[in-house]
Order: sequence, then C-alpha cells, then structure tokens
Amino acid sequence: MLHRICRFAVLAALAAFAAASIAQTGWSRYRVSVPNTRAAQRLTDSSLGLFSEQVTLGVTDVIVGPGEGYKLWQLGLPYRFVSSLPDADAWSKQAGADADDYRNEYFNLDEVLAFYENLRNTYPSIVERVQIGSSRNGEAIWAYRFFNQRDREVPTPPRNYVMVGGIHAREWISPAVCMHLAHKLVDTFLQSETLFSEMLTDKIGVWIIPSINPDGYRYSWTNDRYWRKNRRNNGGGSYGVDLNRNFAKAWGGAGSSGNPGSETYRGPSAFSEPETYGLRDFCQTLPNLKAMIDWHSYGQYILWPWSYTTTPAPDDAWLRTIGNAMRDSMLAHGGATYEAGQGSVTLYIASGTSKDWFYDVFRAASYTIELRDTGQYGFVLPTNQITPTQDEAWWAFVAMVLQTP
Ligand code: 0X9
Ligand code: ZN
Repeated sequence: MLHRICRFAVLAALAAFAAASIAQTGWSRYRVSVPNTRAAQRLTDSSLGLFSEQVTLGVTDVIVGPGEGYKLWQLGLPYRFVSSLPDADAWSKQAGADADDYRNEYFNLDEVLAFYENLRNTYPSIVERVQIGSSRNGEAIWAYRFFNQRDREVPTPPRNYVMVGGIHAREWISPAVCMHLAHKLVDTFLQSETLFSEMLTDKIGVWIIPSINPDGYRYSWTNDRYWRKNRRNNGGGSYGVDLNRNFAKAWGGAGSSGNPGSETYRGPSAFSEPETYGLRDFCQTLPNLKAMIDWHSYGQYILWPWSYTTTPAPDDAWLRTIGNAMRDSMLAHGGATYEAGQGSVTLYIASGTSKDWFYDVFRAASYTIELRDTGQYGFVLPTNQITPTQDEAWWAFVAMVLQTP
C-alpha cells in the first residue's frame, strides 16, 4: 500500500512537473505512443492538435499549446518531447510594434521585401526563398516558400501552389494581400488551427512571389501612381510591356496591343520580358503544381481561363467549382461579394495572360482574382480597406487549397 502511494506521489509530482515545463515552452511538438486502437481513439477524442490528418498506430505527433500539458498527461499514454514550436508572432515582436502595419498601410518595395526577410529569418525551418530571376532593370525577383516543417521528412513532393503579387504595378493591394497570406501561412504551420488540418499536413508548399514587377512597383511609388507595366525601354520615348499580355498562350491575340505606347502592349514576342520568363522557368521546376492565383485589382472578380476566347476551357466544370468555392468562402467569412466567372465572359477578352498560359501548360487550377473595390476608388484603394481585403483573400485561398487535394 505504502509502495502504491509512493508511486502515485512520484507520478503526480512528475505530472505536475511535466505540465509546468510544457506550459513554459509555449507551443511544443510531442510524440505520443499509440499501441492499440483504444489508445488511438483516446487521442482522437482529445482536443490536442495533430501533426497529421489522423491518429496513426505506433506513434502520433501532437501539438501542445500553452497550458495544454494536462491534456497530454490525461491521455495516460507514453510520450516524449520532440521540439518547441516558435511563437507565431515572434517575427512581429522582433521587428517592433510597427510590423503589423502592413494591415493598415501600403508598403513600398523595400518594406515588402523586409517583411518577408523578417519572416524568413525568424522561421528558417518553414520559410525559404529562391531568386526566380531579375527584372528588366536588374532587380532581383524572389519567391518565398512556406511549407510545413515535416515535408522535409517525406519523399513525395508536396502539393505546390503559386501566388503572384504585383504583376500590375499600380494594384498595390496585391502585394499587400500576398504579405497577409504569408503571415497566415506561418501562423497555420506553427500552430494547430484545427480548421486547417489539411494545410497542417506535409502535403503543401506555397510559393509566394511578393512582387513579380519590382521596377514597375517602384516607379508607381516614385513617379506615377497609375503605372501598370514593367519598365522596358521600348525606344521612341515609350516604356513598358504589359506583363499580363506577354505570356505565350494566344500571345498577340485580341485584347492586347502591338503599340508600345499602349497600356496593354504585349511586347515584341511572347516571354520577351525577364519578369515573365522568370515566372515561366520557375513554375516549370515545381512538381505537382496544383494552382496559381495572380492577384490583381480592381473589380471583385474571381476569373478562370480562358481569357483569350469565350469558348469554355476543357476543365470549365472544376474551374467553376473551385472559383465558386472561393467566392462562397469569402462571403461566408464576412468578406465582400465577388463575382466568379470565366475571364473573357465575366470581364473582357485578354490574350497572353498568366492564367491562360499556366492552365494551358499545367492543366492546373489557374485564377486571376481582382480584389477590391468595384470602382469607387479603384486602384487607389483607401488604407482602411486593406485589412478586410486581406482577410477575405485568405479565405479564398483556404477554399482553393481545400478544393485541390
Ligand atoms: O487586364 C488585365 O490584365 C486584368 N485586369 S486589370 O484591371 N487588373 O488589369 C484582367 C485579366 C483577366 N482576364 C480576363 N479579363 N479575361
Ligand atoms: Zn491587373
């Protein structure tokens, strides 16, 4: 009896110690032994977050949040500490109180890139970057990869997604939305938001291109707020190619111009621009491409191929399903009303666009999303609409990921 009491006391003390030490580490990853189906059921029924889609026999990794140590203990299963997970907001604390300003003001290119570098430096295990090329004026074009840390351990390539920011210089809400996707992905991968269990698996890698048109974006800050194109010197005093008319699918067709002075100048040939061929070459290195979203403004549209013709794309049915799901998800989470449709039909015909090329080559989900508003302010969207636009864009993105298994 005494022996039993002693053993209980030791266990209780150990439990208290374990609970206290877990609480102090904030978010942690633990590996739980799951010897049989009864144990598996206990773990399934607990409210601990999982690192996988479901409990597996043998061992299962769980996410233990601050103050959740007792839940681990209550399982009555052997477990061991694997690693502590960084605080999802550490990056903004590190950068000072202003780091969240991207929610309320527009960032110039240096600030945008500093934002991503800050995330990468704080969370090197889940954020990487690669240079996908250089702009016409020699500025680096970056892609940042956000991925669950575990996908380094699995042999199969993750589902890859590409988010394109700022192809049109003056559409400042596009890079602003991409920054928010980056921030939310970090949050999602670091913490167990069970709603996103799909995204917590090892199966997705999201590539965000903060600005595919850095020269144009800079120019829209320094010289001309309404600049759209890149900054190619076309000669004769004219500058710029409309990058969203420079892709190879139906290049040169209706809804693009051969006049260098035009806002929709398609360039001298398909992929004549380093920004577009950089994106092309980069996408072609990615296995298992699931989707691309090219973020634009304005009009509040979710558009799928084709853009160059009003004939429906061969996969119109599932493009529509995903597009409608994005629209519904935005609305269901308090966002604005977006109209979903085939680009050429819902908006206008445009040839040589990113989404037609992407769909044509990869037969993957491919969208242009025209963010807020519907015309009151247009490209110069007031700063108090940045946050709600970012929030609804996140919900469109989540829906798209859930629809593309
Ligand atoms: O014209 C464009 O490139 C896009 N609109 S924007 O006002 N952001 O310039 C729309 C391209 C989407 N596709 C079709 N219109 N078909
Ligand atoms: Zn645009």
